[in-house]
Amino acid sequence: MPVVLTVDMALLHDAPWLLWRLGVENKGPQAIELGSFRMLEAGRLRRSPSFQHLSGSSGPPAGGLEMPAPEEGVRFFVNGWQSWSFAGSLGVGDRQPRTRLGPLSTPIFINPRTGVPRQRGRFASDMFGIVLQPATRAGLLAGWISQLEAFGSVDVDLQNRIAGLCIRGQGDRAALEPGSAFHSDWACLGLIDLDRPEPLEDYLRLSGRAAGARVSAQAPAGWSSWYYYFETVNGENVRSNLDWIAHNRGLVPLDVLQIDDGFEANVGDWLTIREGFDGRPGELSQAARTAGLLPGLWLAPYIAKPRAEWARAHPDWILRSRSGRAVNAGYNWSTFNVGLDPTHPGVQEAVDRLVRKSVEDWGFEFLKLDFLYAAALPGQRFDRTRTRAQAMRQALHTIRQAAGDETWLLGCGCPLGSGIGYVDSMRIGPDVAPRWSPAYQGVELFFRKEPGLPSVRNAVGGSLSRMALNRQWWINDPDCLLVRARDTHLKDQEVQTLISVAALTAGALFDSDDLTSLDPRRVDWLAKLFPPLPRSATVLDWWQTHPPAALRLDLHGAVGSWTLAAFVNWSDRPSDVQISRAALGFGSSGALHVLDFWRHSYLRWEAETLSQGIPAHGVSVVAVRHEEGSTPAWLGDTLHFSQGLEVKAWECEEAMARAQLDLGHRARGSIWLSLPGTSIRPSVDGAPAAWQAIGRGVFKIDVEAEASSEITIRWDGLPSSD
Ligand code: 9PG
Repeated sequence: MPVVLTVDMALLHDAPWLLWRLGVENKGPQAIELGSFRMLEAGRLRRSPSFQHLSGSSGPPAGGLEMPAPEEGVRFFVNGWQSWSFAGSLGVGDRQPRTRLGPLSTPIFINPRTGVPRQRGRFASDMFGIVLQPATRAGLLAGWISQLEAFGSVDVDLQNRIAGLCIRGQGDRAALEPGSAFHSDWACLGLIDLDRPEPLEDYLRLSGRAAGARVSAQAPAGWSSWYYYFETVNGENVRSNLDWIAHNRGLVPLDVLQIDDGFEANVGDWLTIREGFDGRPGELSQAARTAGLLPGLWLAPYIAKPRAEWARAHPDWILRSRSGRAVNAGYNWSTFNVGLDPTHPGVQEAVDRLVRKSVEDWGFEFLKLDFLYAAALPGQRFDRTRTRAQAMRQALHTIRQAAGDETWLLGCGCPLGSGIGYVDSMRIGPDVAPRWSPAYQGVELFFRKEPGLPSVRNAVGGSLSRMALNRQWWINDPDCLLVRARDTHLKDQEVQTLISVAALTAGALFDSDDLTSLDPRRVDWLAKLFPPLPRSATVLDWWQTHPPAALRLDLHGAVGSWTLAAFVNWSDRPSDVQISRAALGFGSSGALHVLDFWRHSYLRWEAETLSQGIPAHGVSVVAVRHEEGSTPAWLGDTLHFSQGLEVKAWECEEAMARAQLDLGHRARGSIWLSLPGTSIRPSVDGAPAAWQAIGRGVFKIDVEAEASSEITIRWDGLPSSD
């Protein structure tokens, strides 16, 4: 066949990476179809401590490359298809988590051309995957730098000590017309050093750059209607929450008011407002703007209920198989849904109009674009030359062009690689829900183990597994906080886990409660997250276990340098975690001060490991600092989640210390200080404050701080001698 194939290869000068891509040119008289293409096929054993020496010398049967034998404890990091799909590292004995709900959910969570293998030790990952060797602390990242031209996947077989690896591109039977050419995205192979704080940094920077990642300096904080009101959202409850936000910005500074699913008559009947919504989108958006907030709206423009106007009136917009049957987009809203073809001019025009209506007429400046995967379902497209990846980019391009450069776009249910360069923030895990494990209409049976269904367990697992994407590809959206004490099945410690992981993500920070009915203690939990942390924590164990449980963030401020660490207890029982000094970057000598944020307790850490009892599904968040002899020192606090960044100035004189706090909102809590005295006289903005001696020169002081406050502490007596 008159087809010219080319392979371009590239080496990076500053990182151990090999890149290559495929070109296909049709020189013949007829159109040809692009199938699936293999960029690398490596198989068979080879004993070597790492994967550094790929070679084809001894000729494996399939004609591919040799692979070294997997080492003891080898794992594979799987990156799931879209926002809600499973991501995490799995061991040789594990089966890749997948939905058991068949046609109800498979089209939602799984890229059909990538699939999910069922055998233990066999895995398939979208865009990139990483073979992890915890013993040698080395990893091999294989996959694609971008998903602009074709979706791609990585398959591995680590079973029975047979290492096989394959990098595939998905041509989706797109037509290559005579005289035209297709160039694949760059495939890549790179070595990863798991001892680096961010082992994926090179890959994420490269892939972010390849698709023009949009990374705004400031992450959004806001409120969403979904996880309290669900489809019963109405004008009145949007307004009451808006009022609450406007009156409480001095405490909880939220800046986005986002109306979620429920304002529209039907998904696919966008311009008809649901009877009972009792409000006009344009007026609500105006009210938000008047209050100084960014108005936000939820849209799912590429999925439709089969009975909705968009689907009924335009059968040609619907993605169909070659036999003409509508492709199943998954079950939701009590029906099987359909996907719309983003290459169809009618769909393009309709989406353009919907987005312009939302932005220009109604005045929304923040759009949450949901169920985006529906544009990438397999099927016959109007433009047969487009791969699914190209169609998905077209879908996002149509939205971005209509929304303009200034509108904040949040991607959701979106094939991850496709979103880079179009979205400002991206949901990187499953939905939260007011419960720990998934259930359907209150029933956990059959649903409990589902990896992608709404639940705090799944959402937190996703946030931890994809933490490193934050600020490389976009701003991560770990989904909403649900902090309410009523109308929820969540226990206090589960709420604390959700809050802590979201805070340590340092991405989008949204709450989804009826704010007007929150009790003050829960409002306080929210307030302590502001201002947000300056950057994401490092997830320490994503390559060793799933779900990951340990996070670390090194901080520096006016009160010196310290480490914030968090440990999640995934077990259904209370358990003790052993925390090693080394994991947190501390040497084995000298005492450490440990301040437990949620338990409001201080302890001195002298041994090699620290044992922390954590309730089931709970979290321990501690600030750890070196003991600095008799110098006055800030040891931690419960005023702000960072335990010290809110202190803008810290001065010590003879028998006196002064801290200037700049929280930007009122806060109530305690601070712990180490002082060279026996008795202290603390005051906050001139008023005396209650205090307590903890021993060994450590004092706890109760503080009620304003947006900015000054704490002064005077002391008498000799430094304690013990
Ligand atoms: C509105 C919601 C919210 C939410 C979105 C999305 O079937 N499913 O697997 C499934 C997953 C997520 C989901 C709905 C269904 O929720 O993530 O924040 O906007 O839509 O309908």
